[in-house]
Amino acid sequence: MTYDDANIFAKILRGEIPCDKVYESEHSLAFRDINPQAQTHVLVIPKGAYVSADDFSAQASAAEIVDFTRALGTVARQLGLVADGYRLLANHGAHAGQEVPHFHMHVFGGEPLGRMVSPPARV
Ligand code: DGP
Repeated sequence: MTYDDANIFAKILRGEIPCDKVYESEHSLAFRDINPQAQTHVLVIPKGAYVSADDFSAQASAAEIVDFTRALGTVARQLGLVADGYRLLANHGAHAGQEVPHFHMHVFGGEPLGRMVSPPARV
């Protein structure tokens, strides 16, 4: 998958569309999901042009990877999610239903989150 500069998170990063920002660092940005799936639902994204976790882990600099990893923990602490727990989730590609082709980690919390994933329907 090649990176598409027209994706919605690239537009957020360029300031072309607004977001409800919760945290920003040199290499990472965190903002609330427009369609929350839990009481707290935040997206943490690297500022660099990476489509997925495997792309990011292979291509990003050590500084970007450290910054992003620290951003995940900072956001969880900042939002008060640590004591009761939270979930991190990243989708990639068709089988995972990735909608936005810019690497992002979902951070869910604020309430019990149920099963980790729904099993696929089988006929
Ligand atoms: P995924 O399916 O993992 O690619 O998740 C994409 C998420 O992005 C989805 O939960 C909805 C969210 N989203 C899509 N468009 C926007 C937007 O314009 N603003 C914000 N804040 N979130 C968006």
